[in-house]
Amino acid sequence: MLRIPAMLVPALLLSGAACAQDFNDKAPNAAGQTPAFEGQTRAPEAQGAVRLDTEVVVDGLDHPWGMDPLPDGSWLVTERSGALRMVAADGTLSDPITGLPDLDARGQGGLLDVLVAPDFEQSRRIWLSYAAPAGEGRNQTGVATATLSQDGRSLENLKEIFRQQPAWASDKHFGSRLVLDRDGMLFVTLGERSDPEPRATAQNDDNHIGKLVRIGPDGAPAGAGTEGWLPETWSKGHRNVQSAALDGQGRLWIVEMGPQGGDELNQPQAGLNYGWPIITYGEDYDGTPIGEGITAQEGLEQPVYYWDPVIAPSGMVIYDGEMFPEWQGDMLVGGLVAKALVRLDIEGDRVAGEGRYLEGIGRVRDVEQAADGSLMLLTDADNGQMIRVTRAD
Ligand SMILES: [Ca+2]
Repeated sequence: MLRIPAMLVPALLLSGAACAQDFNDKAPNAAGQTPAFEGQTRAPEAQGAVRLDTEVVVDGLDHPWGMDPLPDGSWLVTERSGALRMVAADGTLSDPITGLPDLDARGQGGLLDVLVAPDFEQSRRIWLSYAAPAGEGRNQTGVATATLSQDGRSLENLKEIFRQQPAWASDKHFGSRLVLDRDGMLFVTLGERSDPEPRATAQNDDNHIGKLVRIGPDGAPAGAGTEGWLPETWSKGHRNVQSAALDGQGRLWIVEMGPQGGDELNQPQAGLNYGWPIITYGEDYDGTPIGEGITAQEGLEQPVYYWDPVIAPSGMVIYDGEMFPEWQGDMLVGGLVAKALVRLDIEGDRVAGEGRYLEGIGRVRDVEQAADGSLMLLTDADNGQMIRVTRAD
């Protein structure tokens, strides 16, 4: 079938029921915007012939947000309302692990990501990200490291190693995926706290608002080293980043939660500016332009790919397992609004195709890869689930 790029089709035609079911045929929110290069949005559908099976490992989780596997096949899972639990390989759910930092669990805040150290068997070390209370209704994204007790019931040696500066009285846009790079440095994705006042400071160099930061395992600054920037800052001009993963070359990729019609894939380079809120695709939730409504400007980076309408990304892996060899090197991104697993077929650092799987499974908050190459998903709900995804054939 000849596929006409949807950008070129008048919006009236797109409202026809015949095309409404295909994600690539939905009308964009921000009509009239033009991609900066071919293939920057609406890549051809890349569904492939892979058939998937799902199995609910655990349900009854209260808005689970992050997870990471332990060496013995069990998983650590966070619940945003403030619990860290262990899920055994057989699906047995532990009581909440004690010894967490203080949390501000309002709105999008609470306990967020969890990361297990590569040397966990020796060190028992983990990192957590969370919304940290800062007094007078304010809060800020925090990161702490701790060791898990031998019986797995409590955190010990808890030490806070980072707080986003400054704090704001907002319950939105905390970031905060944690990724350890091959130098043992910790990337912490952040947000711009959503409100107009902090958003307007996302381009300022004297704060962590709208920044991607990089720190040592105990919090020592390890940023880009750009003159005038805070020493932790790696890149700037980000809106709210809840998806991040390393690729096979050890490079960080992120998927940003954009405005209505402006989710972005970026490969953030040290010292560069990713534009928010000066340039962006999409529009504000009330349909008005963001800033001057421009999508490109000299000195500001273009996303590798963008979505209009959005998927609302949260959590991703870059697949390198054996169970789905045809997906190796591809990005598997959780979609909160898409309510699906979104696959980006990557060729030469560009998106060659996009596929949607398990549509209707729920708001996918996190995606991880298990040791056997199966996938694990978390769904964001009062009755959230941890779901194992395997090959059906
Ligand atoms: Ca951008």
